[in-house]
Amino acid sequence: MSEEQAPVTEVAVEAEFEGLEVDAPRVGIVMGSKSDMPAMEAAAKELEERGIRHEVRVMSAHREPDTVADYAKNAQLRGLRVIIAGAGLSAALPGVVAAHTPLPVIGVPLTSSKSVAGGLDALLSIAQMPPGVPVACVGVDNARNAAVLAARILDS
Ligand code: RP5
Repeated sequence: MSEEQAPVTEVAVEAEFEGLEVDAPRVGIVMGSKSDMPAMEAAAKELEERGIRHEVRVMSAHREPDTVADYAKNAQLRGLRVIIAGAGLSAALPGVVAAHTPLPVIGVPLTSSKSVAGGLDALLSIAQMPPGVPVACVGVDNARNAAVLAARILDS
């Protein structure tokens, strides 16, 4: 069937997948600051060892809100299946990402130089999402567990 004869819906779907690379990353790892990189590298390492394609980006929900919204809105269309989001302090990043995508989001509460109560600030910010907008939450600074959970989601 030529493109002219194809139903509108089929053409639309083909157009949507046209730019999708076969080796597109399946997991997006995002974090609120470059200072989060040492802790979040554990997630990338775990995915690397499991042969799971991923990408790593730094973007702050508070400092670059439009960048975060654009990333989350485009994530599914780009082929991502899970997003891991790490942040410290008033850790809005996982929740803001979840607000803009239907993909599962795994939050990693991080400690930083200004953390209070050993990262409890970030832990509560990530876990205490309002009903209807879930974010999975792993332990403080436990980015590796986020990657293991992402792998389980991809396998299910
Ligand atoms: C959060 O603020 C980041 O995720 C980071 O954990 C914390 C401190 O950021 P920097 O001041 O080091 O950039 O948004």
